[in-house]
Amino acid sequence: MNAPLAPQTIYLADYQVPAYLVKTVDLHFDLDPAQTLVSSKLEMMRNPAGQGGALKLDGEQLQLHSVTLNGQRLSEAEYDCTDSRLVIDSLPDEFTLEIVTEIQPDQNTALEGLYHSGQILCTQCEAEGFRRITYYPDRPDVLAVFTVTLTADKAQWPIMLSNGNQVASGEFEDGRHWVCWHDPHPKPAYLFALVAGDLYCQQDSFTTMSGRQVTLQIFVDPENKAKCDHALLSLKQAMQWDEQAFGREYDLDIFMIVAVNDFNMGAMENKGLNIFNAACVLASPETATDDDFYTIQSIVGHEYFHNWSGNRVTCRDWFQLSLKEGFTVMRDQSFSADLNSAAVQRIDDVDMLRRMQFAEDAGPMAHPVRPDSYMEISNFYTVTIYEKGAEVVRMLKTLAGDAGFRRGTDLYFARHDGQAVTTDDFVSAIEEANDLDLAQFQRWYTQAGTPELTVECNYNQAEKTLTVTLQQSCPATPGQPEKQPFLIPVAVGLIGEQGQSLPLQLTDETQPIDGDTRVLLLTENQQNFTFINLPERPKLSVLRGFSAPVKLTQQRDNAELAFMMANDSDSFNRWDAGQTLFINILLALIAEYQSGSTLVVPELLTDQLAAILDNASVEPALTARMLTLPSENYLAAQMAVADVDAIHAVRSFVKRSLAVTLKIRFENLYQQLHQIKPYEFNAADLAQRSLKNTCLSYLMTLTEPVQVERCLAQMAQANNMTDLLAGLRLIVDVDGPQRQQALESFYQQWQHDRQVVDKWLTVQALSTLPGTLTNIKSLMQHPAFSLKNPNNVRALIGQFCRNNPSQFHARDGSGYQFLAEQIIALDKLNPQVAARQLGAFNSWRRYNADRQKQMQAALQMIADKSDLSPDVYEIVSKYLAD
Ligand code: B3K
Ligand code: ZN
Repeated sequence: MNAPLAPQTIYLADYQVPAYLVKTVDLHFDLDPAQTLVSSKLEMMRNPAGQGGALKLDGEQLQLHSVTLNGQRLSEAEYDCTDSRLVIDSLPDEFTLEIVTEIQPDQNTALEGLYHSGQILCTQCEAEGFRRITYYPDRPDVLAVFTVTLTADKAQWPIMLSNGNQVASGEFEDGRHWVCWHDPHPKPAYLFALVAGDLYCQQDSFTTMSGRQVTLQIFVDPENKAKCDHALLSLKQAMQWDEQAFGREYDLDIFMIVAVNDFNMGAMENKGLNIFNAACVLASPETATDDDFYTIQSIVGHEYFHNWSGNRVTCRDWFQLSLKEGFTVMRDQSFSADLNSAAVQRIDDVDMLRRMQFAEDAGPMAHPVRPDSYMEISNFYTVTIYEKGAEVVRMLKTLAGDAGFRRGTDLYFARHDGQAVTTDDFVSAIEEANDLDLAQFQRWYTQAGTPELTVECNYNQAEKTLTVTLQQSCPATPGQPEKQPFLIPVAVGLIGEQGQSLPLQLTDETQPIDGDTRVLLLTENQQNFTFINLPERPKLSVLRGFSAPVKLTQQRDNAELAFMMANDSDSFNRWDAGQTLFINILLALIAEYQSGSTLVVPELLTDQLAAILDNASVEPALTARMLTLPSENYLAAQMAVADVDAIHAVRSFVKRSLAVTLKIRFENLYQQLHQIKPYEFNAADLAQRSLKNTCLSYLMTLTEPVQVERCLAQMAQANNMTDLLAGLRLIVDVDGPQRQQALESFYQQWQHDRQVVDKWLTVQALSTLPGTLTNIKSLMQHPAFSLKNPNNVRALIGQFCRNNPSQFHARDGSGYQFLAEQIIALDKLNPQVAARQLGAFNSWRRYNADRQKQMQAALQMIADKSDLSPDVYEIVSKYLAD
């Protein structure tokens, strides 16, 4: 690697309390996209608990105009200004510091700090963007009260927003105007936000549990004014849910959401002023799919829930990121489960955890939920921090019970309101409120890697007992060769031959427990649990509801899996048994394919699917999930050496064979479910569309003209994006004139709508027909695409590289070369987005020698660039490390 100096590694062990505190911040912005003047007045004091020394303020890409201490302008000799710091020595215990800086929002393609998106000026400060606005102690444990005055030309920037409540406004004679905002809640700088633009505002209100009226506002580009209803409804649902589920009431008089087109991630929880990626907030039936509606509800909830888990109680340092993210994801998952289907929510959450987080945990970037070190914090907004972090909090809830967990979170919020704290503080609150000992549990925060859980059952007919042996181990991860045993809550049930639940009574217990599920606590490397009074040999349903984020090994033949798929009373485990059955059969067929044998889909699988289809009306949403084959990437992760071509060929073969045998059933069910009616976002209609489109996807594998006509007819009749896009996705894999026609007419109809155009890019990125990469390259020249827009990048490049394995891993290495080139180009514009795209190489060592060599060469090509951002440098160097 040519980089002259590797970026510095930051260690948790080096944490020190801040040397200086900020009591109040008074910010003045003279807004102009080319050149914005920022005047900051800080009332500061030496931290009595701090180490003393000089004042070190963070600052990047700032032009410093002046520094004034207690009214006296300082000369350049009285401070030291580098490209990342402003340092001032010899300060009194209390002082007023005024700093004037100049910034250029127009030049800001990294989308961190203050930037220009379309016709909007907006900010993104988490994690370290505030230092691109002004010099400041940019760390989450410095909390201050902010007052913000915004000034700009009134015609161009009629709306100007910041955190808290608007307290004053006025106009100047030259056509400029000003607005002053005050946020009474002390907050770290990463929660600061401002927005300016000519925006449409949709307004509503919510009455809190103590009877206060809160104004709710969504600000969008005027062209999107018909797309706000769903987010507003979701916001009200979230506000009410947090009151009921966690006793959390909103604390300002106004709550605002703004939608912007250029955004590095989904959304940001700035106090009272959430800023959203337009794609994660705007929806109408014609332009957004059911999945979009669902995701919007969950993200609106997530950002709102941060008001308590993140804002009122924040993180001491960025190593504690999962304190707010893991907990808030767990909260948004519970919200979605309560508002929709809990069973489907759990399946989807676990499916994503296994596909993404297990891969991260098994790769070169594996890190604990509370990492010990990082180079670039932006790289640690990961599925481990978020999704595994949520699983860890969910386990705490399992251990404490519903009521105990609520006691714990009440104590946490009461004890730490207004503070910046650690994951230890969170665990302590749950511990103390429930008189638990969670010392061993803490290893979930400190040890990386996915634990492996092995289960064995021995039934003793004479004694009528079943001994369950649980064993755990955890593979080594970078920097952690040895692991200590985890405390693993293992939820189990026993099932009799007729599919009935059997009593759960352990040795030494006088009677069975109530209910059909109980939680065993595995604390050692190996432990036995003996169930008694079992007149028949039971089947063990283990890890019900996925009670811990572990990889389960359980010897079960296909017949037992089929039985569990039909009979387990735990819906998650029914689905999971089906997935395991699919995986076993697919892996066996892949081995046959590799040895050149003829492939035959076992009858048992066809029979199971037939039975599921015959019972589809009972739980249509679950049925759709049960019919879905594991993804190619997930299958790859189950193989010692991932064979991309065999996986693709065999998975397609199995899907098609099932469609051939079950064609009548798929057709009948499709017809039954295909009803044209006005679009509604509700659980029943979602389930119906999801199952219908699953049937269509099977039927389209038959390559029959009648199915293509069916698909085209669905698209022609569709009054909603779900049905239209489902059709388009399938048509793009049909090699014929309909394909191009469908794509063209879709574009003609929707070219004015960025969210829909991104979907159009994605369907093309995911096409499995030859020539996809060539098409992607020409789409990058299309007026609809810009490398500067993160949504475009994710929709086209990201989807291709992550979710189109058979094309991305083309034998000639063209996919790898393409990605490397894009990362190098992106790194100049937007390091965060560039670093994200590297994720497609995460599992590069799991492929065959040829592909490894090609991926290594692509990574090396990136590494050889001399001026990489810390973001890309950190990931590429960790991927290439031995
Ligand atoms: N807290 C933000 C993520 C910020 C990412 C900064 N690179 C969104 C969220 O998790 O709610
Ligand atoms: Zn979050």
